[in-house]
Amino acid sequence: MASTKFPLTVTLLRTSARGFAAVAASRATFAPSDGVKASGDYAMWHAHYETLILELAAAIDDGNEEQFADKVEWTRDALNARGLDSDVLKTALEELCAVLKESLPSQAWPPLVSFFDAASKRLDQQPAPSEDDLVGKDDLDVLARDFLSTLEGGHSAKAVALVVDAIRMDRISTKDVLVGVLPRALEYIGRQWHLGAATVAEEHIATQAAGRLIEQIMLMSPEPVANGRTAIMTMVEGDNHDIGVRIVAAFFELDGWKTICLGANSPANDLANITQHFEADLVLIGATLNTQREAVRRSIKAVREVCPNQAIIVGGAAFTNLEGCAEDLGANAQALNPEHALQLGQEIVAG
Ligand code: B12
Repeated sequence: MASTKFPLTVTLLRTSARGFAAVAASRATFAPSDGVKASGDYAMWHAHYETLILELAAAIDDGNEEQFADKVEWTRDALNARGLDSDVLKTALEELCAVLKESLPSQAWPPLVSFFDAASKRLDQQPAPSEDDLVGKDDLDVLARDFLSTLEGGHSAKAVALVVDAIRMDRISTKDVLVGVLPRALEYIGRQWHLGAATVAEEHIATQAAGRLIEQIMLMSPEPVANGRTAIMTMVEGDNHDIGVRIVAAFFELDGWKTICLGANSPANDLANITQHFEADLVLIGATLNTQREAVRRSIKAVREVCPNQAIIVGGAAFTNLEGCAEDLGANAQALNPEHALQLGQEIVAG
């Protein structure tokens, strides 16, 4: 990823995303071409356009046309689920393409062509039928489904107890709950939300229950033997997802590390200061969205300004299917999952 071949294009897209989005959204809303008209208001199009421009910058940075096409497809499916025709996004994308062509200096425009082509081709394909998931293919699925259906009835305490009892009765391990049941339940809610079948409130209920469950698991686990090491972990500035990093923290805590989990959205300088304050052996920085990887770079830089030799691991959904980005971002390693993060952390501090 990154070390982009097109730094001017990427920088202009990132720094002017809001402005370009405003131009495209006002055309779509106030002087619309057929199709975009009457299909949402200015604020909605502004938000979609800004996200698409930032995603475009991230995809160009990674040299990956399909990454942008994936996001366009994701937007198409979200809009479809909310009653907007597929053609609307196609027209909206053409509008965005025209705005960027007019606005960018001529040398910054050419790299965008293949990205818009890939996105447009993707929109010509039929939406894939949605997967019939959480169907109970194994015990983890069954438990994730039972957890969610108990939440649906408004019984958060019962849903947490259901999983805790399964652990107590040795029907499932703590680890399988943390890296199997919880992620599957939340991913399911996420897909349902994307497809317009779950509300944000329902997602919040599931997230709150997941947090309670992680706490409960920590309380019922035998006290680990302290290993004298300190790990600090956080999601990067701007990332409001925190369940993943809390799961990572659970792995370190259960392994005996002094574990300081900052949760979501830590400003870069505050992360740097707290790292110095606690003389951490290891810092873990997570990001969920592709567009948040640049903030990871900034956080690493801030930490290294005060602790030049700090061991740093990056991870989270923003790094899925991206190999070899640790070095480029200035980190020591990239973790594929919480267990891998712990293994890497142990190796790094052992020298
Ligand atoms: C809950 C949730 C929210 C909540 C978060 C609340 C909270 N307290 O966490 C709220 C409502 C805030 C939210 C907001 C948004 N969300 Co959201 N969210 C989710 C949801 C449903 C669950 C997230 C979760 O906890 N997953 C379970 C955990 C265990 O999985 P995970 O985070 O991937 O973590 C695992 C690994 O990645 C790794 N890991 C995670 N962090 C770290 C850190 C380190 C250091 C390491 C080593 C490893 C690691 O370990 C974990 C265990 O395996 C997901 C669906 C999904 N597929 O995850 C969508 C999802 C992530 N959200 C999505 C979106 C689009 C958004 C918004 C942009 C929506 C909007 N328009 O506002 C905003 C962005 C907010 C922001 N600026 O960050 C999309 C992202 C799509 C994409 N890739 O572009 C998803 C995938 C939903 C979907 N299906 O479309 N969201």
